[in-house]
Amino acid sequence: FAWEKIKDFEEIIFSQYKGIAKISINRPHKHNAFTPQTVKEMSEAMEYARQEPSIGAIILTGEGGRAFCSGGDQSVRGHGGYVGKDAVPRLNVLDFQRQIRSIPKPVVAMVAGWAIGGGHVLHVICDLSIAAENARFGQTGPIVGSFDGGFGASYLARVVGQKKAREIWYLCDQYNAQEALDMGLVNKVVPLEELEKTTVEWCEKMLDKSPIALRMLKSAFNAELDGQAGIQELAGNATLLYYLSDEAKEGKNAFIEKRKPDFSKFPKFP
Ligand code: 1HA
Repeated sequence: FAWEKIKDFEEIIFSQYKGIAKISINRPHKHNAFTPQTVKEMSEAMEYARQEPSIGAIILTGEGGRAFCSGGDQSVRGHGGYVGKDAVPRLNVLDFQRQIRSIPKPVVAMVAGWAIGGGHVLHVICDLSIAAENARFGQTGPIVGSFDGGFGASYLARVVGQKKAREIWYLCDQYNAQEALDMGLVNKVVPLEELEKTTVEWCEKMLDKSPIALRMLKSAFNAELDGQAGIQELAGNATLLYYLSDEAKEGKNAFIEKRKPDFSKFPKFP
């Protein structure tokens, strides 16, 4: 595919092909473990993908074919978080998780090799996951002294069920692609050589669909689980649709024209 670079970053590669943006962690020597800088760059790219009208789907992946992401870079883990050049410890991946969840466009994890620890959580939060046959999944928190009790626990349990989610976190076993498929943790398994082709095909199928229908569905799936923040997303989409209507425009126009709004011609649906 003719991916075109959108912007230069240090620790990710951010590119676009047709209506698809690809955010790829570029630290293959560390199995694409993330630092605060990696996360900051992924956040900036995700925000760009949200704002850019030509983009309708986002692929999240890692470079090299041997790892999607191995979680937080343990070599920069300090006292209270992961430490960047400014010496401040951060857990900023939590903000990025929320971005994946709230961007009103589908995000697809394209997983080759390891999806481990905080890297596993990232694929779990994506709308869809396509795995290569060499993919390996698991959590390591209780081994390395960490845990993700947010989406990493509760949303994982929604995806694979309570028993399986507890097994994944308590035992820290690793699961192959077929096992992941069997437990509903990924949508499809393909040979490594077909991973990008299949992922792009899935994105293209979604790009052919009604963007507002996909947007409403994503916020509807979220709303059930995300409490007030989820309802805010769904309700925000309802406001967007209402703003498109003549009825809402009558209210705005009347205010601008300094007259009383006339809503009499609008139907009072049963
Ligand atoms: O839990 C959280 C959070 C929770 C709440 C809020 C924020 C959070 C943020 C982050 C996290 C976490 O991600 S905690 C979990 C961190 N990740 C891990 O514990 C996984 C560590 N890696 C491994 O267990 C293994 O590398 C592996 C099972 C994925 C692969 O094993 P393999 O094939 O034997 O490769 P290995 O030789 O271990 O790794 C290749 C190179 O990559 C090694 O470097 P080298 O010795 O060649 O110099 C290895 O050290 C490095 N590497 C791999 N993963 C990481 C890493 N270096 C730093 N951090 C890593 N995560």
